[in-house]
Amino acid sequence: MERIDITVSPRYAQIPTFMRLPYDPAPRGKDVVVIGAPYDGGTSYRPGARFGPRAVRSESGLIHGVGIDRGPGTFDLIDCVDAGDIDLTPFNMHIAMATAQERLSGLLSDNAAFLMIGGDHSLTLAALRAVASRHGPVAVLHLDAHSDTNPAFYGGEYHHGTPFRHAIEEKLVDPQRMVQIGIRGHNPRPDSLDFARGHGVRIVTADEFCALGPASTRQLVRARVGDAPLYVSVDIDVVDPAFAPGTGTPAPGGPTSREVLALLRCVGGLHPVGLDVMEVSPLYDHGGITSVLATEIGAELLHQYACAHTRERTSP
Ligand SMILES: [Mn+2]
Repeated sequence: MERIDITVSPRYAQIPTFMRLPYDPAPRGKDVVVIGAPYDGGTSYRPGARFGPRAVRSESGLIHGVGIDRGPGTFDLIDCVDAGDIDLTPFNMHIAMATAQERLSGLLSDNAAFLMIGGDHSLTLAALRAVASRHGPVAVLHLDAHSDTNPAFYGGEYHHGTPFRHAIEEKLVDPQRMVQIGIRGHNPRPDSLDFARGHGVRIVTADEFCALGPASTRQLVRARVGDAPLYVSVDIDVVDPAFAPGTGTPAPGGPTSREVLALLRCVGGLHPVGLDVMEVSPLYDHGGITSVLATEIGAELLHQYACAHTRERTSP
């Protein structure tokens, strides 16, 4: 499938792939493969993230690879396709996790990186297992209202509140090179952040991010991450529910969409190797605003990836 000629086909026409990228279910040699992960078996409150990838793709027709502040078009710098969705069973977490890890590992065997569109955040553990098996323990930029380093709940060891605890325990990530930004709101226990902080994770709460602003926070992330291979995980609930109501566990008092997009501009100066945007639940959305924002974040991540790797290719 060729790139759609936008001078011929209106933005709302044709079968909706992510940002109208070519559909290629068996990609090889690509820079970034977009892959949907429709799954919400790890959700603790509002379900519906299984419908996230489809809603994001539908709203993403509007978004171009060229932006006013972006310079060259993203897809003139890097080669991207949409590989469709991972076929994840809705009935068994362990099977779903194994399926996701196998599919993502396969993509990394044949391509440089992926952008996963969720789906609930439990699947980021599968993504980190795949990425770490290729790159070793990675640095992490994690944007979320929640630390997602909880212990087991209701007898479930794996759910959307635990992926980063497992990732630290399994040594998939380097917690000394990990930053969590936007953390806030209600946690089940007062010591909820002790695990992450105890392992050396730098937590920037929503209040601290508000006080620092995006520019100073970008510097903080750069200092922390350095040139290590970096995984970027964005839980859409990091953004205030005024801007992103369509999600499973909304938390008022978060940053605006503008602040989060501004923060993500640090990624182009780092060494990203894996990307995700998770937890869009369109059942609770209004006018598609959450899906549009998830698309914009995905587009920004792809552009930042392009900037990072173009810089690496052209630097002496
Ligand atoms: Mn999360």
